[in-house]
Amino acid sequence: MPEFIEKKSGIFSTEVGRFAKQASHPNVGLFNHLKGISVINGDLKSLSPKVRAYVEENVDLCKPEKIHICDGTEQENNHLLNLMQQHGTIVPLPKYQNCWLARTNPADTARVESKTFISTEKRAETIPTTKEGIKGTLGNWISPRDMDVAIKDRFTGCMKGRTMYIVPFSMGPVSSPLAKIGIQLTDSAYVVVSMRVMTRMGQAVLNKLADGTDFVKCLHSVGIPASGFVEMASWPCDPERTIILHRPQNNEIVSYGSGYGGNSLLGKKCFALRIGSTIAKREGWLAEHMLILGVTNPAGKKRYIAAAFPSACGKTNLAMMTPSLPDYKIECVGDDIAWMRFDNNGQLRAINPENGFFGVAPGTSNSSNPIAMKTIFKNTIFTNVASTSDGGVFWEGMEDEVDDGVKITDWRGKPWVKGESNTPAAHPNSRFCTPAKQCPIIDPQWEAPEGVPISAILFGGRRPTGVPLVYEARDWKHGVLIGAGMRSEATAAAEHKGKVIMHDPFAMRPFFGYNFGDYLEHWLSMEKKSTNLPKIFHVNWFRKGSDGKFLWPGFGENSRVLDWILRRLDNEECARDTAIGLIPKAESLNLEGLEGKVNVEELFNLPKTFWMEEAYAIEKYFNEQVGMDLPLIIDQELKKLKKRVNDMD
Ligand code: SAT
Ligand code: MN
Repeated sequence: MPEFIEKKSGIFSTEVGRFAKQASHPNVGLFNHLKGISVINGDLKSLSPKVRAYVEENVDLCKPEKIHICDGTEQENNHLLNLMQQHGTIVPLPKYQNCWLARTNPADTARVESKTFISTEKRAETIPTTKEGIKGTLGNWISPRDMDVAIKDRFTGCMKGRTMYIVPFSMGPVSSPLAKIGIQLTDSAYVVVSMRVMTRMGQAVLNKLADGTDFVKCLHSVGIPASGFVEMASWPCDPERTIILHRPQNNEIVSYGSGYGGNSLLGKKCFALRIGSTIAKREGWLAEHMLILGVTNPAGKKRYIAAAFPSACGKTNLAMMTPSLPDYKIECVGDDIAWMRFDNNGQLRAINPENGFFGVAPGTSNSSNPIAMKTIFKNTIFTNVASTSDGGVFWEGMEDEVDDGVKITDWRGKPWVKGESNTPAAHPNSRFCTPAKQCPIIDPQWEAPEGVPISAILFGGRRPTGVPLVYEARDWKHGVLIGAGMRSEATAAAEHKGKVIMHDPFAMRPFFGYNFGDYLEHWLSMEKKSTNLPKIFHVNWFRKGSDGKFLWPGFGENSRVLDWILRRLDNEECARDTAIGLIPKAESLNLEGLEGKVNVEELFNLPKTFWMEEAYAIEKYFNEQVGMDLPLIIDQELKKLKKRVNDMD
């Protein structure tokens, strides 16, 4: 690897030299403090005092051998990719341009919700008070003292002999007034290169911090298992002691033991959602698990829609949809997270705080999401997908995209043969991590500092029975009830097993940064901020017929649902009132040119017994899980729903 060696002794060693000079500077206490630690990239002196103090404190704790301040340059990125290739963490995928594959430790493949905690003085600030004997499922609380102990136990000396990377990043375009800054300290080069894709990372952020601007503190280590750190382990992690901690009061995140996705890319769920939702509560805005798309109708009228679906329920597919309805245009602003606030005119505006897509790979194909397929084959880090003998990737759904004779190696590195192997080639939660700007339909306004105006909010999930393709909330309060009552089949995005229907309010159940009852109050309070509130809808692409098959083709055909929604935004009278909300009037859903017959009657059928049970399940959930913290208005909305369902024919 001569090129790499050269690079290493090129830019990186001169930085050491520069540091050596600074270290002898008599006036800077920090350098005495960090004596013996070599700074292999960047300049400690250039860090703002607040950042320096944070670094200093954690260098003391973690005892790394080297410090690397990330500048976000391509040169730095190449260096880290080379380093990881040497360690066997990633392999190049020569079939594509600058694409890489990481295979994780099989024990580290998804978010670990059971090991994710929020720390507040009082438990009730974090989670609703549940009835005795009932296990709360709306987040986990840890006392500040126990959090301190957990950190000390795990982090003391955890980076010995290794490099601590200092990753300055911005959630949102650096210039946006809606953006927020974080500093992640990590010992994982994989995390650094992934954060460079998923956030705005590097020097520009350090410059912004120079005036003393605050930042969210993000400490991360892949950890050292009890058996000791294996120097050459290609995917070091410590699954047994993994813990993800948040202290909203200090805007602080601490994550140990996992290198994967939402556990380690701390800008994403930890910052943009958990800590983000607590900041949003304080500042009067919304941090949500929502995609953002722009949709232009044949008349040329463009609207933006935000939609909340649980992890691995098709947010990326909807955000990049190729509409089957002629003359419709979809453009993508984001596929996972929306930060939204009402502007001075009462218009809700959203930014996508992310800079890339961390999308589920399996199921992504030229038929399901051709736009994603045009996005992801350059500058992408794939994790836990299968690889092919011609230097490419493979996953379930890509059967038509691989040439005959090509051999496949599964995500664990074992030979895999189509039709013979009885385990999946790609892990069901395998991912692509790809720059958003590569998306051919990225919205021209996707980085607009003021955000895009949101006209509608969609809630949805995987509901095999009872829930119609689309229905509209009667008003804001009813919409908040619909969000609160969301349920969905479990997916591979977290550790849950089987296809159980889980409550997942606002698709935020794993991501609330504070008490869900207070979150509902916060949502209800938005009503007063505007006379021009977005309309709220619920969609379900996943209803199955009596034959067990999906009733609706989904994907591009979902443009038909968006078309109906847009017409509702224009106040077209294409809806009829039902017990659960407004559904399309007969014939009002445009089915022209739809291939194959769709059983519209079954798709919109509202079985009374199902909805009685549904309302009961929501009531039981609220009683058990939210208890006294449930806002009265939500209780009243639920009673109204129950009455309407009860009065159904
Ligand atoms: O692993 S992540 O949390 O980033 C992905 C997801 O669950 O949405
Ligand atoms: Mn998500």
